[in-house]
Amino acid sequence: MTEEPDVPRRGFNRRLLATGAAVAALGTAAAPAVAAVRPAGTGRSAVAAGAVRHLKLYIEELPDGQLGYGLEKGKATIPGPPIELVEGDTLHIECENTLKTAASLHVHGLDYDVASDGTRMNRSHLEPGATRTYTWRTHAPGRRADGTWRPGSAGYWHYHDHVVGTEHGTGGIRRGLYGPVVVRRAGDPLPDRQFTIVFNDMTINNLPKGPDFTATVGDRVEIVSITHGEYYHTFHLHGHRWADNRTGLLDGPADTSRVIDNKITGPADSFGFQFLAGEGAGAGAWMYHCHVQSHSDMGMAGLLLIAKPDGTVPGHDGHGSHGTHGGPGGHGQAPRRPPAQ
Ligand SMILES: [Cu+2]
Repeated sequence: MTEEPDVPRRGFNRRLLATGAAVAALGTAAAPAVAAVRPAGTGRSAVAAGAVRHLKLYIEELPDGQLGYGLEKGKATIPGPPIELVEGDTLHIECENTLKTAASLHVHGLDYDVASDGTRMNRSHLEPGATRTYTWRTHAPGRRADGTWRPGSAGYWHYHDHVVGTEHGTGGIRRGLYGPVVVRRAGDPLPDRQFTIVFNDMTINNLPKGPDFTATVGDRVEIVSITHGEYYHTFHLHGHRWADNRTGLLDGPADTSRVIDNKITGPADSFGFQFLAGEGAGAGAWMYHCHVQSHSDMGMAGLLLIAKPDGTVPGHDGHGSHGTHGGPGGHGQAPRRPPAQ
């Protein structure tokens, strides 16, 4: 594989360092609210760079026995860190397995060869203590030689373990080895806040109750929704709607994408969308939840706390209805239930 000179790499590492500081400032084990791994040099919209970038990722056991991916040793989170690319980028991920069992990194939606598949069948997994580099590539849409149209890589995707517990990573996913991947098209708007919501069996982000998230009226919020486990779910957000397409945004009045506020989702599905916090709805405690009634009754619900510019959330006492949560915009990391096996 070819690697470009180190200019894109330097830019990438700068951004990574800056984000690391922001995460530390939250003072929690929460995953970052805004993408931890985003291309450098972007303003309000994604810029195509065709960059070759490098990332170190650790697979770790958390103190409570669950598992997570992390950008630094001792900093693993559930979900794992958001990884962002722009169509045309290549990412080399040096993945270290600190577990006493074999594990892996398997991605959906991107281009990779069999050596980066992350399964035991083709020996692309990680033995205990091993380090391996996985390479993910992306491409812009374009015309194939035969005249047919090839879609680009842009989309809301995800990564997960494919080895722990079973040959399908059933135990790894159940214990928290999963995370989001966002591939943007050049020109896509960038969010002010990004939240990853993973329906995993009857948990959200492996928490018994859904975490709360915070934003301010007018923020461009991005939700990345991923589903894992055994069940189907429906993702519903109160007070806001989105277009059921690649971005959640309409191109204009002629765009016939269906506008929805509820979406059915099953294991390994992922989708995402952007919206303006409080648009037509205002500040407040807006619920998001699985709309399968027994699932929401059993805790698959959380709050999107949309504050007024002065920081207050009307009608909300300042305490999450679902336990304790991370810092501003942080993913809630309330006490976890013991790992289910
Ligand atoms: Cu559900």
